[in-house]
Amino acid sequence: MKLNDLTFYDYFRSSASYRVRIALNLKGLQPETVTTIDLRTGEQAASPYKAVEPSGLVPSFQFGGKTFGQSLALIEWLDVKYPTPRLIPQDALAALGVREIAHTIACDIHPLNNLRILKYITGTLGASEDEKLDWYHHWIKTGFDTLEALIAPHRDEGPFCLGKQATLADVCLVPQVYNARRFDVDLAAYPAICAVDAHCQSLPAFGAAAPE
Ligand SMILES: N[C@@H](CCC(=O)N[C@@H](CS)C(=O)NCC(=O)O)C(=O)O
Repeated sequence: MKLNDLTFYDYFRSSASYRVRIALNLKGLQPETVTTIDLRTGEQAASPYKAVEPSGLVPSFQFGGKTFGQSLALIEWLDVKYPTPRLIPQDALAALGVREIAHTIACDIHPLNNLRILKYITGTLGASEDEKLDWYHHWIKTGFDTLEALIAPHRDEGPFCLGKQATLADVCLVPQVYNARRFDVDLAAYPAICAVDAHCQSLPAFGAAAPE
């Protein structure tokens, strides 16, 4: 279904945007317009984008004369408005488990390794490239230790993080694994994460959303 009058501000390598692309694909939704904001040239932090999205981050949706950021908020909005398939279960306990995984990624891992943080570490704080990588790997591993413990006990229940259906947990996991691989993090200690990621990657909704 086409989302008339909706503009999706996207960047192919942005893992937060990647989450939104997966959610849109799983629900069979196409924004009327997809506008690329080039993070390499700093387009996100300059006018005209910053004038409409004050965070200076992607992704965002623009419709009805307003712009809304935050990938998880955008996906939750999609899930309420277009509930098939549901990415956040209606059952309160199941939803808690899904959000626990999603927030571990979106609140505890991703913000520490975002582009502007890495630039601040190397630019303002003067860290070397090696120190930057050490920081990056440290926070991925810390978060992945938690994720592996959350996901591993559910391996017998289905191929996704928490059972037989893709949820917001998977939508967040796959882009974070992409980031980890991009920065050469050794994932050998995370077999459950890798198994879920491999299954998701085999599905068109995830594959078509992938950056490369
Ligand atoms: N919590 C936000 C994070 C958004 C975010 O950090 N986006 C990154 C790309 S993944 C970005 O725009 N970075 C630009 C920068 O750091 O300058 C969300 O989930 O949407």
